[in-house]
Amino acid sequence: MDFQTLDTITSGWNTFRYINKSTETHFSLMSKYPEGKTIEDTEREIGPPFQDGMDLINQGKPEEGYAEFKKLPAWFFEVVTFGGSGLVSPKGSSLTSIKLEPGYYIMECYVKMSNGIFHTTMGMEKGIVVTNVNSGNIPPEATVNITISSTEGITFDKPITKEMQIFSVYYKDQIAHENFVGHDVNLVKLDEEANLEVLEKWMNWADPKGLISASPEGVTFLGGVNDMKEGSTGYFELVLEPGNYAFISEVPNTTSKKMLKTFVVLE
Ligand SMILES: [Cu+2]
Repeated sequence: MDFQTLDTITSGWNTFRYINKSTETHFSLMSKYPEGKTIEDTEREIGPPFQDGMDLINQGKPEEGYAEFKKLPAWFFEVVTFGGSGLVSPKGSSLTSIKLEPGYYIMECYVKMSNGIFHTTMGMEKGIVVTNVNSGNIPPEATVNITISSTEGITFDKPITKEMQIFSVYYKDQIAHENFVGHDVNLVKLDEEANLEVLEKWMNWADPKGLISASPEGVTFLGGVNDMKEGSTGYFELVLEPGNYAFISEVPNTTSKKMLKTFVVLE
């Protein structure tokens, strides 16, 4: 229930290898904070409204729960997301490249434990300083280009084949969905017992059964690119085995938003 990584990194393009050593599903999201705000402010002003609200929703009091979220300070809505790894199943890993501006960031994961407590509450939030020194890195060259938008959902420009793939993810726009978070792209492998309706419902943190341990059966999360602001591009890469897959956003109602797209990788 923590992120073990550097405290200070360069700006510009950075590649993160996320190794999930735990028995829970996680992601990592880089959120850039307004000037002067740090992890102490998160712990004092952001964590409690979310956890108290979630606790009330879990107790069957959604209206009271959503009322708690109204206690979020105005500066919370100035936090800008810069991507990070999509969801990664236990013992899995991911490789994600994102471009960071200098500033103070929180790397966070708000998946919930089986008792409804957010991973952030447990310690999965880490302050990271991104310096003025540019990494000098350049982004990788994509093999498949994915676009995501609130109107067209998730689209990609060519059939996806087995073995090594480098996906670019372009954020044509970004909005706050019903549960306050923006859209993103997660790659999942679907086994025979996978149920897309269950998966869709699970991708909403504000649902008592959403984004909580255990994650849906028959679904392996393979990373992706987490929320980014409009106009940004991030990358993720991995080796694909033949089988059934889907791209899905971590937002409510992905089918109607065209943010759940299944595809087959052929032998
Ligand atoms: Cu987590």
